[in-house]
Amino acid sequence: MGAAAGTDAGLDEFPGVGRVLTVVPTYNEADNLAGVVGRVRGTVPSVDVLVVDDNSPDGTGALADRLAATDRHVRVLHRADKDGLGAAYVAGFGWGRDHGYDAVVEMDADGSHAPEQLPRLLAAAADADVVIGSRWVPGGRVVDWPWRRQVLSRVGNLYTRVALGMPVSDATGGFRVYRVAALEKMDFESVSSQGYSFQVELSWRAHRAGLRTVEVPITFAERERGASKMSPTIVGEALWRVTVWGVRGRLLDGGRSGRP
Ligand SMILES: Nc1nc2c(ncn2[C@@H]2O[C@H](COP(=O)(O)OP(=O)(O)OP(=O)(O)O)[C@@H](O)[C@H]2O)c(=O)[nH]1
Ligand SMILES: [Mg+2]
Repeated sequence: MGAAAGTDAGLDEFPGVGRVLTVVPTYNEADNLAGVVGRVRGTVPSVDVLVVDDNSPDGTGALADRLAATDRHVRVLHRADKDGLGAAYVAGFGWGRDHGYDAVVEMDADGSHAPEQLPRLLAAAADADVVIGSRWVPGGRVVDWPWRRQVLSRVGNLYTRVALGMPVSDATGGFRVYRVAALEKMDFESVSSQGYSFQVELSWRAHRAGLRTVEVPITFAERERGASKMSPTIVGEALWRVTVWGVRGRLLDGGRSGRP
């Protein structure tokens, strides 16, 4: 596989996967971004990074530009306004497809997802369409995460599994690998979910499209710096969307086909 015509992105490939782009959405992550980008590039030099910044008031976008100026494997997509995690990922995935990448990675900028574990996720992607870094499979761990957040995540995932009948232990996790061909089959550009439900919706679409999803245990750490963007609105969005998908799936076709 070579570079697509007209692209100036990296030419390196991860064995068995191809050209890989790590998409890092950012909103006010100036204290975290350089560390995370440096760790990705240092751990897997064949992998490129795209920062998708929503005009962060703290100057994260300008910082990302400086990182890109010193490493041609780092690129930046600037968006005018804060428009949610889901929209940032959809834009980043589209950029990756248009620049000839074979797979994209989702990774938070806040240090919760360890770049040092990315090679294990990518190795699993050699034999899968979707790889989910999972806190809730044997071997998965959470570090320094308040018990309230752990309960919310566990209960949310239990509800999701029961409502959707989908065999995924960590459907809300945001450390993942997608093959671009799989994203196309999932019609990713029509996804409108924003918060946790963005992750659930992509898992659900992959499941319904008959794609192969595997979960790989990860160690998830509480962010060290900066503020969480998690809110009751995000939890509420996930709850009502999962409920609607579950009911619709059962009423329309017994949950066997179609998409959310
Ligand atoms: N571009 C963009 N990035 C966002 C937006 N909202 C959140 N992010 C980024 O998405 C990633 C995840 O956001 P977090 O605030 O860590 O949310 P979370 O991981 O669900 O919550 P915590 O566990 O409390 O940190 C981080 O890199 C954020 O900077 C947004 O509206 N636009
Ligand atoms: Mg976070």
